Amino acid sequence: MEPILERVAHRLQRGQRLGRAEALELFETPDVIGLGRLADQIKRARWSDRAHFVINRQINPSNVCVLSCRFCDFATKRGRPNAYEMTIQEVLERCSPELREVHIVGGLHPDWPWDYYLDMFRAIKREFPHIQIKAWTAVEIDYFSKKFRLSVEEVLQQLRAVGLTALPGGGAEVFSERVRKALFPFKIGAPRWLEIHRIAHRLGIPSNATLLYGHMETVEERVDHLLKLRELQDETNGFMSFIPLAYQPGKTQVVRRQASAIDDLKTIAIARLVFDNVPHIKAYWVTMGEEIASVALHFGADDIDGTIGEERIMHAADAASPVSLTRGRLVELIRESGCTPVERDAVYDTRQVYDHDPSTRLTTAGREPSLRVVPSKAESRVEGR
Ligand code: V47
Repeated sequence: MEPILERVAHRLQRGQRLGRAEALELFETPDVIGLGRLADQIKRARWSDRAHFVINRQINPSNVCVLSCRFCDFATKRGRPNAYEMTIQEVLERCSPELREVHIVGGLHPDWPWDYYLDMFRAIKREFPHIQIKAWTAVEIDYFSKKFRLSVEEVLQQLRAVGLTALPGGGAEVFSERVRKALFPFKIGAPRWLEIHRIAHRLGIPSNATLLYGHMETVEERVDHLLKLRELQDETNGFMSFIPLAYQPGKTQVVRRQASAIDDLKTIAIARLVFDNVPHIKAYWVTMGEEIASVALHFGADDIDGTIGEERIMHAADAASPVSLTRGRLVELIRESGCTPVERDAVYDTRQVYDHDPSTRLTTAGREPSLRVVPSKAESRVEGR
């Protein structure tokens, strides 16, 4: 075993957490398989062979944005051919009864009134009371607070009163002032992003956290990002999941090509090893692709997000993955990786455990695996929520 892997294994065995220097050294290790095995051991100690997914839908009500960040292919200005704005009815048309979660984020719209945001949630909850709403990044919460002259607490409390369940992890990008100045100078930086999540957690609203990597950030900046999140989590314990997002270069010319599969897997594994206090590490199939996401389930990840329905942000940047996956495909991907598929909701309550069914291991393309469903113990408890 490589000396750094041995040292890290010893630290973890003694219940000690990883420091900055060790995390940096792990990024340099050529023993990717050894690193993955270590992360997999930690994942299995916590989650056994379970891999989580959710029946969800991403809705991006508009791509019109007051900002023009250099790295972003999604945002545009009103009047441009690709600009769109959804009515509340159009948002509703994207919801359906089988969904557990809607994930709603968009551009910072120049003139939608506060009531539009509240009415959107009211309408979703009226038509689909069981769907949990995970919506608006810290960047949007900050924008609403300034635009509508409300404190961050008031923004969050008003949204919660009409149905907000959790905040997604977007908008964190990478916590580096150097990168912020170069790629998103007018977007909030690390202190404000962390403050907004701290406030949400204090109010009892859980959230996720992301890292955008594979552009111009250094490995030191990646590790510092993880450590800042771990520090906040020590204080609040409000983060459910960490999601590394591999940058899709699109037409921005920030970088010529996306991070390698090896880099994706190392980032997942190191996140699992650094985050002794964040329960879930998500391998986001949209940015990694289905195959690497399923391998990542052996590198420390215990979640692959969900069906998604209509992914727009990464696909505006020419992501090669599909825009949506079926429940059957997610179950198949997880099973083929040798894990047990566990369907969850937005806050990681278990909804269904899909038992092992060896006959589905070698499914041929296009054939739906049989979905023999074992209701979990938690089922009766969560169904009524
Ligand atoms: O904040 C933008 C990133 C984020 C690109 O919380 C890009 O469960 C790659 O946060 N290539 C939004 N990334 C997506 C997001 C997310 C996704 C899935 C699950 C969750 C969750 C959150 O996407 C943005 C930005 O960091 N992004 N453009 C791009 N070209």
